[in-house]
Amino acid sequence: MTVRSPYADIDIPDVGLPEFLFSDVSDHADSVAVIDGPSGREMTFGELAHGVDRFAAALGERGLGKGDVIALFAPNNAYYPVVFHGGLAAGVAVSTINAMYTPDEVAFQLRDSGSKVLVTISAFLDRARAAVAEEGVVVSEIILIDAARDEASTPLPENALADLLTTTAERPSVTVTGDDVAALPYSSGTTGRAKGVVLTHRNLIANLLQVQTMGTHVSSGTKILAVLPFFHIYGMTCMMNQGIHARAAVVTMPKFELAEFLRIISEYRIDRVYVAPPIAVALAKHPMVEEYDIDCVDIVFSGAAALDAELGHAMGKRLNCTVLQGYGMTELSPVSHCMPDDRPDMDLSSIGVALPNVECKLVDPETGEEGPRGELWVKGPNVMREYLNNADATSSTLDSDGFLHTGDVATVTDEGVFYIVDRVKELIKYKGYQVPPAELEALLLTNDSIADAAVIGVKDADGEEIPKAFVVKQQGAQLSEDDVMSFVASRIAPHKKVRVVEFIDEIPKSGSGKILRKDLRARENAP
Ligand code: AYL
Repeated sequence: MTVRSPYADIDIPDVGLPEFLFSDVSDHADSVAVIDGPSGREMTFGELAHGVDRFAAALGERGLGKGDVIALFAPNNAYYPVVFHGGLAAGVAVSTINAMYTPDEVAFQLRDSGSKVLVTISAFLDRARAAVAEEGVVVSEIILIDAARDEASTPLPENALADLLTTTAERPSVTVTGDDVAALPYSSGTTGRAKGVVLTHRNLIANLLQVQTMGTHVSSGTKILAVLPFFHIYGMTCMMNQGIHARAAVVTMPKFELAEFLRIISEYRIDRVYVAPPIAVALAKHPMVEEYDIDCVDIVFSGAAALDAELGHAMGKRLNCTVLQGYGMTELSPVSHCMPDDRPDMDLSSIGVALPNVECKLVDPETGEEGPRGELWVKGPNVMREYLNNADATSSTLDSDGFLHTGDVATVTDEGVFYIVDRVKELIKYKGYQVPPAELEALLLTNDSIADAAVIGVKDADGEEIPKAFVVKQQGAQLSEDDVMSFVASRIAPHKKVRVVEFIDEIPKSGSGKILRKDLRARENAP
């Protein structure tokens, strides 16, 4: 049984994303496109489009074009879209790196993606320098979005973005089509370590148009708060690109901090806020919310992890706004399902309906039979092309009929409303961020006192998912739970920290040596 979207199919134009977004930008040249939340500095659509054009020219001058990759390692700021779309306009693919990453994590992505230029901010320069110095990294220049640090000898040229943007070089004549690679965010998908997700211009354009069909509220005049990071596909598509496409103003925040978040909503009179469930908890419950006038908020949209419906309703009541939920995955550009803007009555514990052009199947992971409950398979123009340089991971996720196997278990009603009810993949989500167990297990095994380890997601006292490590000590080793947690914490980004440790005699494994995570889950849930 294939469930199709209740919406009619839409056409996806075959152009590059920058052309799609900026070709008729002169109509809105003087409207505000991006506001840097903390400083209030504004950038108009005219300035944004000019910056995109000049950054593309600067990359062309460096001989970069189709087939090349640049990396963007920065928190949200007004120049993020300049670099991202300038890169795309030059024909290069942009690999967006998590701003919390350690040098080793940054180096892994630089190496794996083959990035030749690293764009960052001066506050991240120490991590950037350490990363580019690692073996196998081919970065030949660092570009600083804010200002170059004036230091004598650095291993690589470090140039200021502002200087690049003054180039008078001709923009290179590259023809970017829908099938060219645009973005390379990283995701662990259903199993293993982080992989480059190959998203084409067509994928990103398709998802903008698909999401747009679900509502009419984002338009010129709307103010979107971009507190979720642009390096993650949620921020990239739903905030940055949707804002630009709708000629709305996008207000950027470099990180979430409740008081500053509320100040910015109140001061800029934000209409639309995109959140992951932990921010919804703060909006529903935190006393500080009462101190700010935030009745400007029209819609709060939640995605990236399951939203508790009761909590969502409490938030909607407190803010007197509509609350909507969507579902997506990096590999889906990212949205495949959401509640339409005009259906706030739809069950908030659902993920809404399939977007236009999306077909779904629910397949029993054990038997392979299709039915009313099963692993959600998704097909549509927003489905990634492949995992970068990883044919095995691609073929086990994307089948020959074009369906992407999400690793999430769903049900569907007769009206085509979907619910996520379980997860069959390894992935853990901590506050909406990905935590790949395989990466933590590999890291734990580098500790001489650890003989074996397995990591699964468990629920904490508040019902939040957190990573838990089961650890087998080396014989005679002196190792405490805190030792294990601090060993991991000092080597990875904070969202990937192991937050509970249990010592155990043996990790349950199948005959072929695969960790039996379901046995660990059963052990966890045993009374
Ligand atoms: P990734 N309910 C339950 N689980 C969810 C939900 C949801 N509403 N949304 C995402 N997930 C989980 O790649 C699910 O396990 O992308 C899914 O496979 O970091 C995984 O998160 C994907 O994690 C939007 C816009 C959701 C963006 C997104 C999030 C994309 C997160 C809805 O409208």
